[in-house]
Amino acid sequence: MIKRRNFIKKSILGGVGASTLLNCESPEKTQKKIKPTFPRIISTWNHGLSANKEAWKKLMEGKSGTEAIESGVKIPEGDPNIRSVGYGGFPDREGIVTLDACIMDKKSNCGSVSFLQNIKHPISVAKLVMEETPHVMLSGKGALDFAVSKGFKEEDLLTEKSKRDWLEWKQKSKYKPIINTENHDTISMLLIDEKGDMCGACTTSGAAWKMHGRVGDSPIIGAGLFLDNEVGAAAATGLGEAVIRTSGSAMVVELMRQGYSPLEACKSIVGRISKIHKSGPDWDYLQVGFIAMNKNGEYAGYSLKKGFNYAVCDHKNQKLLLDADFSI
Ligand code: SD4
Repeated sequence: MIKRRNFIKKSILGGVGASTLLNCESPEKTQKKIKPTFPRIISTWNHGLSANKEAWKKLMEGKSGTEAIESGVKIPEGDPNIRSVGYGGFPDREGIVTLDACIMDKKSNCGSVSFLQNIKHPISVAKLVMEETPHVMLSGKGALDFAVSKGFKEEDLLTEKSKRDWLEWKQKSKYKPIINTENHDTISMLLIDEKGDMCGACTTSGAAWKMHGRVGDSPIIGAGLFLDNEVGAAAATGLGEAVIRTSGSAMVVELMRQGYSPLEACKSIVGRISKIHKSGPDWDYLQVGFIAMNKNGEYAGYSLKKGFNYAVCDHKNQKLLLDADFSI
């Protein structure tokens, strides 16, 4: 008979389905050697499915990891029905759509744009910041000027639907920026290629009805996304302020470096966030989730509260996984 502890360890190594069990367990380091499984792609939320599919296609065509993730996350960026990323994203409280995105590769090169307006694909601008400038991050007008200089077309990103929702929000709101458990669906994607090299991306329109000028975690390397090719990668979704306060994604990677499984690492940082925010004013509407993948291709997702899911794609699967409920 499998002993409970071994069963739990096996479940962790399986990468999924262990979350519920582990809610009752303290994190423990998982040191066991396993056979690496890649290539593999994981992404946040339902829209991760179509994004993964596109990234996978590119990877199979022989494109690089960063080309594949760029193509993948461009799918939700360009879809006006996805209201939390790119074109059609919810605007800030002034009715202006502002976008944040970043990308990081196996050599720890990274590029990022924040508070970018009128450009449909911020991830592509972030990739060019990484590849063609000596900087990591461009913001606001500077990011826009850079994009235009590279041939990007300026366009209005506020769709009729998002405008209607914003006008309605204005009627009933107290002009209060808020992220609840429904309105924050950043796409974060982590990829490990057939050689075991990793890269990641994160792109969002950020918190709906945020203050003008507000930047979340998504374009911040270490907060919304982090990877170390020798260890693993992690990315976040949810209330950016809470993720920034804990350097969330960097911390998940550092725990994996210490031998924690992806699930244990995500769980530990979610627990830290919970501790900081539990008695705070934002607790009722606070949601944060992480996805993580280590150098063996093991992966996990974990969130503070119910409702988080993430998509996995590899040679065997194209599926959506529910995270555990971590309500306290
Ligand atoms: C932010 N993390 O701007 C983003 C929000 C989001 O899924 O959409 N997360 O805080």
